[in-house]
Amino acid sequence: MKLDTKLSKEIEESLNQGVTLEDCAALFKIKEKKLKFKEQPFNTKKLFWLSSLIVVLLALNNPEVYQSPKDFLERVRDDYFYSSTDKCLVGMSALSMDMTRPVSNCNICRGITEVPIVQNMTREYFLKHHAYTGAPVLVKGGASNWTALNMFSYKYFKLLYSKLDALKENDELGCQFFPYKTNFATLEDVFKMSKKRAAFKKDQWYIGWSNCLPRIQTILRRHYQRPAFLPVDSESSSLDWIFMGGSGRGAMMHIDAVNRPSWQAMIKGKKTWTIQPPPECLLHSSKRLQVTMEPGDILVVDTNKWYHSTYIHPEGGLAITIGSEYD
Ligand SMILES: O=C(O)CCC(=O)C(=O)O
Ligand SMILES: [Fe+2]
Repeated sequence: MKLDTKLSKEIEESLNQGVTLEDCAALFKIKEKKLKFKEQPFNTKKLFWLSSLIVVLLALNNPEVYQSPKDFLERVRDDYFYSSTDKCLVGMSALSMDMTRPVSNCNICRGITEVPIVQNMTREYFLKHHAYTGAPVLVKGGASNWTALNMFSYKYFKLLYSKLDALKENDELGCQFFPYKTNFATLEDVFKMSKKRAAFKKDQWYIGWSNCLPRIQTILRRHYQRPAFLPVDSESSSLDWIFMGGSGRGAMMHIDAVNRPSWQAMIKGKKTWTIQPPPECLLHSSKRLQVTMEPGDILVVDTNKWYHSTYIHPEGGLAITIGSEYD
């Protein structure tokens, strides 16, 4: 006998509110096995074909698949398995954001064959050519007078967060943390790692976090400024981002959905960015561009328009960058 729609709805609501299958069966005087359909909305065959189709669509739309198919498949595995708890075939993840992003306006990459390197960037030049055009630029030495270049290190951040008793709060407040391919779950884990691991004698690690605690921001910002070439009337984000790690892969190929362009300054170490237009712009410009940053350099790139990945060089040791968005 089929359950009538009204009853099905009531049962579904109860299950969603956390009532167990057993209690639900007793409550509605129905055999438990009749309720099992809740756990299997798809049959396995359908699920397989639907998942395969999604993977193919994703692959077509994501340059990461050409650069590192293994990483791409790992992300698919992590993000795309149907879970009966959230009842979603497609998880809410960076990968699904990539897949559902709006089609790009390819004008941003038309005619761009390299990332220009400019020594003395003026506000006027930046506004005309780079601020909102989507054209990336490396401002050589744009941050070379910041005291951050001497002050910031793994040890400095560790001391600062511990002395200000900020680690727990940082995690509780949900300040964003990107572990990339590490087993760190929080910033606290990063500053609790062994000396050996911090010195890269065990494995390579790379992480990113936002300094969302005001008392941490106040102190860090004493050591860097908003780049002088940003337009006067543009507002900066209240958050800054720090990326830190050792030689090897940094961020995997991805595109952001923050809607604002950003700058990033190299504080320590040496990092190469690979940027490339989204696949729908391949007819206008298929070129993959690379640009290398050294301490004191500032890179401006609209990470919402360009796919990007990073690599940390061995020379220069631990890489530290600090960056922010502007509008
Ligand atoms: O610095 C990195 O390694 C990646 C940064 C990034 O993905 C970004 O700023 O959007
Ligand atoms: Fe990014």
